[in-house]
Amino acid sequence: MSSGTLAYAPIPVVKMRSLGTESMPVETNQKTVSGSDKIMRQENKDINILIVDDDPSVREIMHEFVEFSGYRSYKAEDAAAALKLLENNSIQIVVTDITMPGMDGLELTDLIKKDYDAYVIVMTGFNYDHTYEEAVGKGASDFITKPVRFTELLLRIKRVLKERQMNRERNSMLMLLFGMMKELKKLAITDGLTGLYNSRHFYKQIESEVERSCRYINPLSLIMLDIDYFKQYNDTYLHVKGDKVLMRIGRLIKQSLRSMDSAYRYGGEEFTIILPETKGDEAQAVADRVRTMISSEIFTPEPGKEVSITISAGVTQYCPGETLKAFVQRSDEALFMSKDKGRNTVTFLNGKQISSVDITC
Ligand code: GH3
Ligand code: MG
Ligand code: MG
Repeated sequence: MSSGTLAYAPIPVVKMRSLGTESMPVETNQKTVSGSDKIMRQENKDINILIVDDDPSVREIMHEFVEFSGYRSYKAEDAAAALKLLENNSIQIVVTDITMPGMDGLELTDLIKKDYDAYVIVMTGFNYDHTYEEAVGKGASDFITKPVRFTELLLRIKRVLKERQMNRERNSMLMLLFGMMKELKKLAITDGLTGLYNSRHFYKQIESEVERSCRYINPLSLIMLDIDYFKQYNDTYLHVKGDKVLMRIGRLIKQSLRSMDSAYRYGGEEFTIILPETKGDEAQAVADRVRTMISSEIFTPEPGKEVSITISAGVTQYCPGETLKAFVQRSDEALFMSKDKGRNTVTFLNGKQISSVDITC
């Protein structure tokens, strides 16, 4: 019997064939194939169903019925052959017998659920010990008893396909939500203009880095940067051109960072860089590299107008035991000293040099 010869025949046409341990009941439904059935069958063609049963007559009759229903059917005589077919084909549903020589249907279900994106319907006779709970426990989506009634099988296949569709929709919705949440999370810690982290994130990170530095007794340094005479630049070339400078400086700072360092827009035209596992003198070298890189850039606020921009920086190393506030304040103080020295310079300030803050290192 082929699907072609059954195409316009009454559903189902199979009569008294042996299916499982008992005879297949005769189906007397004489309904003929309607137009909508034909459309449905066409859609079913994209669905691959694998029948696994060691009984050749059961396997054959179910294979024919599945094909007749419009699905593409594959058949396997045991779990090993089923796994081979699953490996090489995109199978959406597996209908498997439980009692088979070698690996049984429940073990097969277990493997399928671990390694493949297929839904499983298990079949068993009334007299077997296997329970619905056992099958579901292995990941089966449905359970059907032998002798299998074709109308019931078709209903269960459709139900499982619907479950699969709903799960897919739910998963893609979750993926979308997950992506949106990730994006929102990123936005919440990012400065919109420069793409660097924002100041809120700076305080969160510096706090955890100070904690880490104390716990592992690692050095931790901080750089504070400020653009020199930026008000003048804004006043001369307008705010929008100033924004472009901030964006470019943000990019330059990011480029010059080592993988463990992180940069933040601390305020209007101020930036910070956290340097974990870094001593003050190394941080000073990083700050000077950033300063040199920025000062050698050419900005063109107007056609034909080439302008250089400089930054001043303050660098300090964390002294174990001091407060976070004292640490940040000292880097600000070092920055102020660079401004005082005439700008376009880097100043390192050791913790012990400030008497106004509480230093216990
Ligand atoms: P100094 O060398 O002492 O740092 O001088 P300065 O002019 O850079 O410092 P001041 O604090 O006097 O001015 C800071 C300027 O930074 C003024 C303000 O317009 C500009 N600024 C702050 N945030 C932004 C921003 O988001 N976009 C632009 N275009 N300008 C900004
Ligand atoms: Mg400034
Ligand atoms: Mg400033």
